[in-house]
Amino acid sequence: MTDFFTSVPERIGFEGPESDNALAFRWYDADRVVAGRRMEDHLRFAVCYWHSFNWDGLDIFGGGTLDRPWLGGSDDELGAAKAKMAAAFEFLDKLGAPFWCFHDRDIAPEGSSFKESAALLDEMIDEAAGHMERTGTRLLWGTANMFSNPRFQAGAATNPDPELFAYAAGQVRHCLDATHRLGGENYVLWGGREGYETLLNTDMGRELDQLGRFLTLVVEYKHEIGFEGLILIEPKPFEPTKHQYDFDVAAVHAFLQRYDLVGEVHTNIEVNHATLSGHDFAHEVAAAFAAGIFGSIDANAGDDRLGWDVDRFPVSVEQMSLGMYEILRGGGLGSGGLNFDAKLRRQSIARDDLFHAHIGGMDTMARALLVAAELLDDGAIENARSKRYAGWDQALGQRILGGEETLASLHDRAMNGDEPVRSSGRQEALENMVARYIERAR
Ligand code: XUL
Ligand code: CO
Repeated sequence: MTDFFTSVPERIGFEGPESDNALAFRWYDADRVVAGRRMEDHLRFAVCYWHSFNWDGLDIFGGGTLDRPWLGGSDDELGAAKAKMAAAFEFLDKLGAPFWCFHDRDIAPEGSSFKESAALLDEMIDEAAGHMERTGTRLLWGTANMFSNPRFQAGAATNPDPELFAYAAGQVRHCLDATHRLGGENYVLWGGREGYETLLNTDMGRELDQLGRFLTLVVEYKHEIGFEGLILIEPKPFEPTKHQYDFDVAAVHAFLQRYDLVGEVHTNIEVNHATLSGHDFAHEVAAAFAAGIFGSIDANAGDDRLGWDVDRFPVSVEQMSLGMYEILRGGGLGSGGLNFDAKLRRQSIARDDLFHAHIGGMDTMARALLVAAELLDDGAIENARSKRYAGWDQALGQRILGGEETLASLHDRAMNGDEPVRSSGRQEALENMVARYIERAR
């Protein structure tokens, strides 16, 4: 046990909405049963290693601001990695989040060769196994960082050089083994630099074929080692490249269909990526369930006026309620979870700021869950939806869907029939109804 977060002496507790204790949960009550399941089992919160412990506040205009002593460029890189991990598990334990997520390069330093990097990762996986055992923390997912090192400047699987493809494949194999060893519940592939800057030097067809091949190799290997978790792609429209291939859920779905990977690969949907692609968070979740490729969530938020990936902690119950609603309606998170792929603002330099950020995020999501569960239980949205489509359950709708009508038969019907009767979409009334559920959720 370390004592890095000394200003937070013990486990964060639940005190209820009336509490003024800033270091307590007001909505997240792990054992409370909502819609037949404990809140902890519904929400499956995960802390992400990279933003919380492996980022010192650096931005493109200046160096780190945050107090992360293990990032100082020590002579003893492995010792620093172990100190970082001890602080991370102290944090996880005090926060009471059941899961964590990592990139291979977050937890282990990179060596001077592939072989050395692999050995360093193995050593840190042993270290993580010990911390997980001691604290009871579980692994939501692991992933390989194939975007920070300059070798990946032109991507990994979509690189014009097959040597890079081979290197990346080796890295994923090692990281998937490590994830499996730690009992990881999923494995994520975010297409770090799988995209392009200019068509002048890019053969898109080739690159997509390469990406399809890469994922197929990952899926084959997953089955070979008996990894039962989901393989997840994380859609993002741009940043770092101008055009990322995994643009949004719909683009990923088309890609998976083309390379015969539907059923094998699912999606990790990030809220800020959804908004960057011009969609609402709820839209991306609903699109994934409709296509049968929902997997997990990176819970964060963008900024209404900033068009880049600002990775804020979620604060809007309004935004999250509709996303949570689509998750519950689709059957819940399954083996997925809510990973806070979110970072502090650069001026949040006190050690307990990381607690405040996660407490706010967890309370926001827990409150959204209460709203979503009530909406679903009352059938408030579903009744309105099914009323709107009622015609499709009646004779004409059934005949059309059943293939019993033709363009000509429908032409006859239009010729001889009356003008169809319009009805209200009732958007404002529905929005007001959702607002009432948000006000009343307790
Ligand atoms: C980048 C991003 C990543 C992935 C994991 O925008 O979201 O942190 O979640 O590589
Ligand atoms: Co993410």
